[in-house]
Amino acid sequence: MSQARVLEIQEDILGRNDEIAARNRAAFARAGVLALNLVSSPGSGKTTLLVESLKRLADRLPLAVIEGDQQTDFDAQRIRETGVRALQVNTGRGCHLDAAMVEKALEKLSMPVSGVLFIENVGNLVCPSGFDLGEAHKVVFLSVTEGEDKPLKYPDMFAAADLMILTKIDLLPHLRFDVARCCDYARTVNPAIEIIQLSASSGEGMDVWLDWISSARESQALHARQSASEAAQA
Ligand SMILES: Nc1nc2c(ncn2[C@@H]2O[C@H](COP(=O)(O)OP(=O)(O)O)[C@@H](O)[C@H]2O)c(=O)[nH]1
Ligand SMILES: [Mg+2]
Ligand SMILES: [Zn+2]
Repeated sequence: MSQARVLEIQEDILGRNDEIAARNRAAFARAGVLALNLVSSPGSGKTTLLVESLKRLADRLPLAVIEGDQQTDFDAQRIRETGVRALQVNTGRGCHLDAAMVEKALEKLSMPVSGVLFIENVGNLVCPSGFDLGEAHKVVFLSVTEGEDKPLKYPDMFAAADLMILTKIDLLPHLRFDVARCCDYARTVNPAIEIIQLSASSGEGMDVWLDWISSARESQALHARQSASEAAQA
């Protein structure tokens, strides 16, 4: 196949994905749902942080989780143990979630109206950056065991994210990991990126993360009110 034809097919796929993502985004806005797309390489600590976050949020907010993995529903089971509804989407050979998978998942998993939907993407720092799911924010996880140069090696992912969570900081005393350099690299590819350092094991930094979620909910609600009043004036 010619290079031009390959590019044409890629554009078709991404164009179709963006249409469905826009539908998802509109559905989230109607339901007042903050949707977060959590991305990282495998094993950075997404599910562990989710479990700890859900325990702290469950009595305050409606919550739901979509779990993406190639195989198994282990992560969805870990989430359900907290009492929060979770749906596993297995992508088989596919290495990312796309907007259609999320739309289909929402037919089974009802919306957490006026709450938060967490979408744990397949562990992969490459193509999830190109697939909009309709989320309000991509949140990229990087654990301190992975090396500080990941933002430079996978710049598209760090450029697409609004927040970077540096995880497993309880391990820092045992490692040679330069936190300041890692943050510099992340800001080199994305000057606007916010950064939170935390440990799901020790609980350090958890409050900052939960506050970030609260602020994200408030700004989404503010935008919704602004759009509604603009629509009423038009
Ligand atoms: N020391 C430490 N280990 C963690 C922390 N968070 C996760 N882990 C471990 O990292 C491994 C992968 O975590 P998991 O949440 O499954 O990562 P995921 O693949 O991104 O969902 C597990 O063995 C966790 O126990 C943390 O804050 N500190
Ligand atoms: Mg996981
Ligand atoms: Zn992929």
